[in-house]
Amino acid sequence: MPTQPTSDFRRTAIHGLIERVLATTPVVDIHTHLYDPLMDHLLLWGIDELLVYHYLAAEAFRYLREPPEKFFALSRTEQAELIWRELFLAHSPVSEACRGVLTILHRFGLDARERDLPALRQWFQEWPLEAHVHRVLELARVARLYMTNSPFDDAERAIWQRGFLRDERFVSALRIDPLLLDWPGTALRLAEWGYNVGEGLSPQTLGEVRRFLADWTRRLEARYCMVSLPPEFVYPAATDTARLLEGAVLPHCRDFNQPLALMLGVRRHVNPRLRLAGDGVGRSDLCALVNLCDGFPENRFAVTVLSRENQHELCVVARKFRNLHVFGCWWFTNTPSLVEEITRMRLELLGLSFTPQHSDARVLEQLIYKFDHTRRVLVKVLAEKYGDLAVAGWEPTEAEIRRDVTALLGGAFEQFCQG
Ligand code: RAT
Ligand code: ZN
Repeated sequence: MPTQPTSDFRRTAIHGLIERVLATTPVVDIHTHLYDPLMDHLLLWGIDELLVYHYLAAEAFRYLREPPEKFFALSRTEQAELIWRELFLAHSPVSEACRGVLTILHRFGLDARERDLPALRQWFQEWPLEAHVHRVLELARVARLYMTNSPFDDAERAIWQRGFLRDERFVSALRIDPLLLDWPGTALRLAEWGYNVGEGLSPQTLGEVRRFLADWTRRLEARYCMVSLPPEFVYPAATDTARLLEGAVLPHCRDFNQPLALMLGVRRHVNPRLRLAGDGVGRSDLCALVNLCDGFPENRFAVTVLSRENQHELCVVARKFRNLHVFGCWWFTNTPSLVEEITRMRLELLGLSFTPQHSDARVLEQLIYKFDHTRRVLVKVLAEKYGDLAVAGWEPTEAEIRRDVTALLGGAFEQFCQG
C-alpha cells in the first residue's frame, strides 16, 4: 500500500524520539534503601554487595547444598564468591536480578565474559566513593533519590542525632514499620527516648507519638512517611495499627502536608532462616485502602502492592480517589514481563498520573540496572501507546512527550507530595 512506508517511517521516528527522551530525562527515584554517602558506612556499593543482594541470595539458596546458617556464617567476600559460582558459573544468569548485575558491569564497560571475579573486585576498589557515587548517578541519570530512614535503626539513629552535612541528591522518607506493627515494643523504646507514652493508646500517648513523628520529620527533613504492611492489614479495625494510624500517623501527615506511602502485601519471615531473603507475598484486601482514601480525604496515600493479583484492583481504586498515587513495580513484580504488563495496564487506566517505577536499590550501582531496564520497558509501552494515538489521528509533539516522561519519572510523584 502506498501509505505504508510513511507510517513505518513515522513509527520508527517516534520510537527513536521516545528512546531519546527517556535516555535524557532525569529520574527522581522515589524509594530506595540507599544512604547519603556521609552516613558512615551505611551506603552499600561494589561487586560483593551486588552479589549478596537478597534478591540474588534467594535464588542461590535454591542451588546451594549448605544450610543457610552456614552461608550466613561466611564472610561477605566468601558469600559473594559462592553466589557468583552458583548463579553465574554453574548456571546461566538469566533471572532478572542476575541480569541486573550484568547490565551494571556492561554499563561500566567491564567485560563479564572473562568471568573473573577478582578482577572485577579490583576495578571497584580503585574508585574513591565520592567520584563513584557521582558516576553512578550520572550513568543511571538519577537526579535525586529518596532514602528510607528509620529512627528505629540503631546505627542510623545515632548518625542523625549527631548530624552531618547533607548531600542534596539524597532526600529522606521517614520509615515507621515498628510503630505500626509492634506497638508494645515501640512504646518501650519511645519511653526510653523521653516520650511520655503508656502502653495503652490514650489521647496523651497518641499526642506523644505525634511529637515523636514531628521531631523525626524535622530532624530528617523527611518529605513523606512510609510503612510496609502485611496482607492481613485491615481498616477500620480494633487494632493498635488502626488506632495509631487514625490517632497519630494520619494527623501527623496532615500537619506536615505529606503523603503516607503504603507498601502493601509483604509477608515477613516466610522462611526466617533466609533472613532478608526469606520474606514472601500475599494478596491484600484493598477495601482497607478504599476506606482510608474515602475516610481521610485530607490525607494523601502513595501506594504500591506486591501481589500481581492486586494490581488491577489498585488501578481501579486510584480511578476513584485522587488522594491515591500508584507507584512502582516492587520486588517480586520487578521482572520485565510483569513491569510491562503492569505499566501498560496503568497507562490504560490512569493515563500519566502514576509513577511506573522506583528502584528499591539497596546497593548503589543497582540504580543503573533498575532504571536501564525500566526505560527499555517504557520505550516499548509508550511507543505502542503513542502509536495507537497516531492511528486515532493524534500526534504528540516532542515537548509533549518530554512533559509526559518527566511526569512518569518522578515528576508526578513530587507534585502529588506537594498536594
Ligand atoms: O525490596 C526490598 O529490598 C525489600 O527487602 C523490602 O525492603 C521492601 O522494599 C520494603 O521497603 O519493605
Ligand atoms: Zn523498599
